Amino acid sequence: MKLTLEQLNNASDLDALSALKGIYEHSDWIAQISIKKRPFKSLASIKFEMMSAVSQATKDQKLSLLKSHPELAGKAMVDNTLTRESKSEQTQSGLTHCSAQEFQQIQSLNSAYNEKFGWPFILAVRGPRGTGLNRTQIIETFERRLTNSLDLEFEECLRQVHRIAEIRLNDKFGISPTLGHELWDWHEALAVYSDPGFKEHNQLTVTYLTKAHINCAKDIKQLMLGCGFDSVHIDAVGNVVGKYLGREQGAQSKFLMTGSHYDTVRNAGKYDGRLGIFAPIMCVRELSKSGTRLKHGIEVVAFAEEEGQRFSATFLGSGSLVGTFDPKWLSQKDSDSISMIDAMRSAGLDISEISNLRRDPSKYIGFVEVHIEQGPVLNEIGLPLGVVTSINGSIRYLVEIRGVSAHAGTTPMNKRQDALCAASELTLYMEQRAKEDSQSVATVGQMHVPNGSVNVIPGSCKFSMDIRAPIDTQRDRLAEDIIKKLESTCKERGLSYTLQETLRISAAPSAPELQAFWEEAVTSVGLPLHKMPSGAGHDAMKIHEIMPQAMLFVRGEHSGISHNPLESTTSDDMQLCVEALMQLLMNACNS
Ligand code: HGY
Ligand code: MN
Ligand code: MN
Repeated sequence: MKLTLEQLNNASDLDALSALKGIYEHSDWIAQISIKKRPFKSLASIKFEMMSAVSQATKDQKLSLLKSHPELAGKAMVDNTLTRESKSEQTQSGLTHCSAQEFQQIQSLNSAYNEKFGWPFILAVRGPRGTGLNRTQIIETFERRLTNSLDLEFEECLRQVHRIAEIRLNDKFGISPTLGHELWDWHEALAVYSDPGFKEHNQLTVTYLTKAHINCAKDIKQLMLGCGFDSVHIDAVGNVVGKYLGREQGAQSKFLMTGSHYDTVRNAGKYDGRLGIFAPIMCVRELSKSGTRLKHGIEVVAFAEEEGQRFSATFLGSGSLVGTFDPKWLSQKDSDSISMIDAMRSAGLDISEISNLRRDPSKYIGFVEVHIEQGPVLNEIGLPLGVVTSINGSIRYLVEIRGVSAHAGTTPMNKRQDALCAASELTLYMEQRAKEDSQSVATVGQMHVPNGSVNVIPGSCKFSMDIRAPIDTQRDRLAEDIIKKLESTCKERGLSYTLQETLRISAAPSAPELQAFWEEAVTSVGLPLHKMPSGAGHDAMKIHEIMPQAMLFVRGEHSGISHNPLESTTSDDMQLCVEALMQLLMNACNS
């Protein structure tokens, strides 16, 4: 018999305790603390209260919680003394059917892990989608996490314990995050497209107007058409635009725009950008299936280019909608010397239409964007959703330092004009200078010596600089100091440099009225509010230039890592973001 919220809220303490037995392995103290927080508003709030009971516990209590877990394919499994829940989890993930080699591998991993950490390796083997990791994935995760620091692994194990509890609670309540599962599958389906040189290595890279990129646009368009949008088209820069009309037509009718980007960085994760496309498509499908029309319409835009990987044209997709498409971008060439204009033509885009893409802000309520956090905050505080207060402003540069290539063996150290040493000195200065401000960041993400040789002193060094801060004046001061250091370093070393600014975008505070809709939406799914700035840039900051915007962050797994194949979220968290977005749409589009 499945448990209901009402039963749990109305039960005696004793009955409530027994209802929550086994959620946390051999640790009923957690339920004891949590039931005092009744009545619970939702399943999400039960999960949060139980997680909070652990986070407020002592280190020793947390350690004993970890130690109460069985090893994977360990002694308890062999002796058949696992708890009912653990037995089902380890069976479902195939750990009871290891080959002799796998079994041996796991035993040695278990002993190495225990040796290093002093508690058993803990992994929610049902995985982020809840349908179970396979033995290969389990062993890969085990090997990867064995290299973690003690502190990081302690926190990761606690996160895994909460994930195990989350899935057990879902089972107890007979609730499955079905929309979240479907969203998970949509991401998997789109991730089959990847650029040459990456696809073969099972890496995800989708850069502007490659074949993979064009296939993504086609699939997103098909998905929108199948989800009840009234019109869908691919615009002149490759944005996929779907409209779901409101009840109000004609001059009075407005739209709420929402969306994110479908291009990726190199060797990317599957959720950066795409979650912000699929979540609103899912909401429109649910509205369409129920025949619901809101007062205002919904315009979902899958932006074609945000990352600026193939060409230095960051935010090209969203920029085109605010009228900042720079025609100079068209002559830019990629690393295969293909110009953007040629790439657009081969993709069948009508360049003459680009100038007509600018949106009239008076026709919009504003713009909202769902995005994975791409950072550790929500993962650390154990919250699935966060409301964004502002997006940090950034400046990007491409730099070339020029020295003199010379013989590495015969040129004395005091007679060199080494471009790479100068770039390295500047890079370390950037790191130290950014640390002096709160929340400033400065990164050299790309650096190379053109035509370098092992035995030649680098006569040229090309590199990128990415400089960000929560407010523009702080960002600008940091950039000025870095450029001053570039100048002085080159002067001292007898070098020259060129500096090309490739992006300058202002910090974008959230529009209070839209942020309030997000806060209401997060509260409506039974979660406490957490408001936070965004260190990452997003299309919302571009759209911010012509209309109000606000964002919702979704927790990332693995300490929120992003721009990395480990980027991940869970079906449960995606379910919650769809529910929150639906709530926002119902409120904002009916206001
Ligand atoms: O770089 C960024 O912040 C974003 O992922 N484009
Ligand atoms: Mn990104
Ligand atoms: Mn992004």
